[in-house]
Order: sequence, then structure tokens, then C-alpha cells
Amino acid sequence: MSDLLKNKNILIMGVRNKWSIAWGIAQAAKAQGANLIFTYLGDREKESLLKLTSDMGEIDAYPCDVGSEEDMDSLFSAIKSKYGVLHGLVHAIAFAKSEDLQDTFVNTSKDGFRLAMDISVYSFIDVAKRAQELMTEGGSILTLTYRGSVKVSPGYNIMGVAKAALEASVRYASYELGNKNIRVNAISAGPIKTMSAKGVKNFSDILDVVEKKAPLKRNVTLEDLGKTAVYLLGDLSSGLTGEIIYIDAGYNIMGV
Ligand code: 1JT
Repeated sequence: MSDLLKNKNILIMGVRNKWSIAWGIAQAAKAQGANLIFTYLGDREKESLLKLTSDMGEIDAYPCDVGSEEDMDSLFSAIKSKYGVLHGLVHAIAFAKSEDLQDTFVNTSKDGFRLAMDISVYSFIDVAKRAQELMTEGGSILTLTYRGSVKVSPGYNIMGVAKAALEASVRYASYELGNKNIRVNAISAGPIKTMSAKGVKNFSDILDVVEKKAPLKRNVTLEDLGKTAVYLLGDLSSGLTGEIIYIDAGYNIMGV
């Protein structure tokens, strides 16, 4: 263990189970001495989170459905009264209806569009607004995206559109929060087997292609993402904001 995030209060949203990218980030941040605050979505996730963190000593967890104004209000007022100051925020939340990730893109329903944008994009804007009020010593806000935002990944569909909006939101938020020394960045992760990816047919084919074509000849791991998150959350990245960093074993640089 080292101390890159010592005495930093970091809110981690989006741990669902041990495969979650948010969990990979949490472990790496903890190993650098961070004080972690978690949110969970439902009772099943709460149990899973408590199990995962059972050997972490003191951890703090709050229920939060990002679509609920009430949950968000009580989460941030709890953090304010318990910690006073927030230094980091990890937003690792996205959602789309499974039919919208299977059907053709042009068949995306208005409902499905709204839901995906609401949970995957607006939630980021909303938490950034709330977190910055507590980031009185400066801070770092981090979200997760995927290359389907800028290139067509057949089937990624509405999530690609949502991630494009999320990446633009990172740039606008970083512009506005810069004068408070709050930096805002995103990690664009290579494909990784999480619960979200489970519903994607032929996901293992995608993993095979990356392993074959990526410069590093492998897929990325939660450890790869965790290490980059430590860099982004901490002072090592003090001059970096508004950026989308690809952690994908180099896959995105390749042409045919
Ligand atoms: C969501 C899902 C967001 C899956 C996601 C995601 N970001 C990356 N993935 C994995 C993925 C999914 C597809 C894909 C490539 C990678 C599912 C639930 C909603 C949020 O297609 C090529 C479809």
C-alpha cells in the first residue's frame, strides 16, 4: 500500500458485484489510502457490496437510485454532514433497455432513449452539480465511457449516443468547474466482462477481436482501470481535465 489518495474522501457510485469496474476502482483507491463512500442501487447490491467490503474496515454505504431526487438529496446531505469535504467522485453508472441493445438502432423507442440518457448522462450532470458543492478543497470527478460513442459498435446503439453525450458533458463540466480546481475526466474502457456486458450477445467475440488486434495483445483488467483511476483521482494528474483517456490495451489506435 502507498498513499496517493491518503485522507481523500471519495464517493464511488456503481458497484454491483465483484466484476464491476467501480469495484476495481474502489480496491485500487483503497490501497492508496482513500476513505471510500459507496452507493448501491437495491437490496441485492447492498448485500453484495457489504460482502465485498467486509475486509476493508470502516466503509460507508448509502442507497442511491440516481433517478430519484429524494435519494440524491439524502446521499449528498449525509456526506456533507459526515465528511464536510469531498475530494473525488467516481460515476460508473449506465443503463439502457435490453431491447434497445438488440434491435436495430433506428428502432430505438422514445422511452428507451429517455431512460438511457437519463440514467447514463443526466445522472452524471446531477452528481457533478451536487459533488462540486462539497469539493471545497478542489477535486476530481471521473466517469466511464466506451468507444461506441465515436465509432459504430453494432448493437451498442443508444448507449453509443448516450456515451457521446456523456463525453461532451465531461468537457462542459470540466470547463465550468476548473476555477474551483475540480477536474473532470473519463476513462474509455476496453470491453470488459461485467454484469452489463453479460446481456450482450457475442460479447466474447468482441473480447477475442481486441485480444488479437490490440497492441498489447490482451484485454484490459479491473486492475488496469483501477490504476488509471488512482492517477485521475489523485494529484499525479493535476494538469489534466476534460479528457477522455482510453484504457483499452491500445485497441482504439488501430486501423485495418
Ligand atoms: C451498458 C451496457 C453500458 C453494456 C455496456 C455499457 N458500456 C459498455 N458495455 C459493454 C458493451 C455492450 C455492447 C457492445 C459493446 C460493449 C448494458 C446495459 C446498459 C448499459 O456492443 C458492441 C452492446
